[in-house]
Amino acid sequence: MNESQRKWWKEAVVYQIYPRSFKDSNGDGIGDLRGIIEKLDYIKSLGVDVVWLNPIFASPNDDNGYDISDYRAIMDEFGTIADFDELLAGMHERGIKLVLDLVVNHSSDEHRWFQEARKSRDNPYRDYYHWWAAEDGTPPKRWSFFDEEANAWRYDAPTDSYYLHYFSVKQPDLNWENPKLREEVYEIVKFWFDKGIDGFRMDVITFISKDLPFKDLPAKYNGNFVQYYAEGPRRHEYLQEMNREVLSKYDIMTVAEGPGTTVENVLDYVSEDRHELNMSYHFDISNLGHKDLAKKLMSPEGWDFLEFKEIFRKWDACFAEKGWGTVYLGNHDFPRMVSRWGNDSEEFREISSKMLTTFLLTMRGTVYYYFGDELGMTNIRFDKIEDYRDIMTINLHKLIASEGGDLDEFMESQKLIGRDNGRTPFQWNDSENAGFTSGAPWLKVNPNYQTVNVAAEEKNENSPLNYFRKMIRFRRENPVLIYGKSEFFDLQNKRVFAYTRELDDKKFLILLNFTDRAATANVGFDLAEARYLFGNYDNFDGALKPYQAAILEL
Ligand code: TEU
Ligand code: CA
Repeated sequence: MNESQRKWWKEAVVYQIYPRSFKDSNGDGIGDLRGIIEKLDYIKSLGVDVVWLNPIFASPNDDNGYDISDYRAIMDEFGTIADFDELLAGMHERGIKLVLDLVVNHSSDEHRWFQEARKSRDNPYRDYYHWWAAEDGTPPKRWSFFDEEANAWRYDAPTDSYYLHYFSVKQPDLNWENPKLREEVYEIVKFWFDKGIDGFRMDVITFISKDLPFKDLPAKYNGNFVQYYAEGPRRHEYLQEMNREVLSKYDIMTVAEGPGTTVENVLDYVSEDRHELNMSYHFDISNLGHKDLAKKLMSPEGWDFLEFKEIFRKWDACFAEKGWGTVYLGNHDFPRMVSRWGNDSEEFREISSKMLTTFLLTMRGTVYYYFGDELGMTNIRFDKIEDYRDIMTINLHKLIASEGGDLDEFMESQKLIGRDNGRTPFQWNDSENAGFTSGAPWLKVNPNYQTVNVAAEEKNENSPLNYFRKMIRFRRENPVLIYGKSEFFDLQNKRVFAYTRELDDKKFLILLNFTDRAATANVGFDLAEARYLFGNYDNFDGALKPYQAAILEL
């Protein structure tokens, strides 16, 4: 192992908390910072190294905090800056690092900058945003993710202009062409680093450079706006500047949310010699099995396991020499891991979620583990649109309705991939509302909380929760699982994911059965000689049981 390439953030397991849904301390139905403070010992008990919190800053919550109105203040519902300081100190006391979410592709329309900018065309803040003067005609089509009409231009009467918003109308895009705006962003980043946080996850950072002067979209991008948005001409210049001005001065970690990154271009963001960011996460896996990505419709055939394996193989290969990868199977934008990639039936929920945990913690790359997945929490699968709180689901529903599209199909797809599936309140115990709140929860609690909850799983040595803890310990004790090179086997096998990890004189074989039937893999090693080290069954007899995960030493 090359010591100079060792980094704390490469060895880390990052535990992502969606603060709105973790623990409510004051009965208003919304999770908050004091709730997280109450549960610090639980987080510590997991053995994770880093916590990433989704945005906690002042926000009118059009998109649950991804619309920020003051980057230096805490959201009213979440608490105060004093609560934040206590939370950070409590984490550091326990040896846990804290990463926050930097949302600077856009702000809230209620941010003072935008309030000023929209007043007049010569306002000093005008150039903090992107405008299109109405006398120049209708602006060329740009797609918005969360707009009811999918239109990223919104007319604003006071200055007879349109402003750009890739996301909701309440999330105007910031103008990075303006050096003053960039300076403001670096000052914000500095402010939080000087408070002592340990890094940033950067929201849609691939979109910050826009294609001025907004000509018509080149034909080759039709139907693929995400790719186009991620190829802005100045994106690397901006990231290098941010690195020079602020990131390089601290011992912190950075991870790009990287829609539009590919194995061909990702090293431009994360290769050490580029001096931009440490890591990025791609969307190839989460995009699997869609028949229409923009409308979030799933194809009836489901997702293809061979494609799934190929995506992990090729992303692993991409970082074999340079840069560093990330692995995740769910987050606040995606459904529950066990519902999407495992099997959440009563029979297989526990065993398959342990298999997926084994997978995440044996792949090469920093692990991003989404809160609740350690319990095997599942999709809630709402039947009624009224149950959803997510702006993406609500506005896509309106869009499809206005086009006369198939709403039943949309609702079925949302049961599989709707973002609220991963946002339901954390399940602490079997008391009312799963012990999340004494009030009315902001989003319904999954009815399976009576059996799927921390209290019950603490008592069961074989629960997914205790398995997660043991797996983290096992990984920490075996650096081969962190730094070892990977090799993949039997890639055409429709049931089993098989790979080795190798470092110095240690070699582990990992076998994962992704199906509910027995399976074998053709790996070319003498398995009778291999030593069974770890897994979700007591032993390994040469054939994999349903959803069996086995780690063997060769
Ligand atoms: O997500 C961006 C995002 O996931 C998508 O819009 C993505 O670009 C697309 O699906 C690619 O197929 C981030 C946050 O994670 C999300 O919660 C926010 O709603 C969004 O940005 C806006 O800030
Ligand atoms: Ca609260």
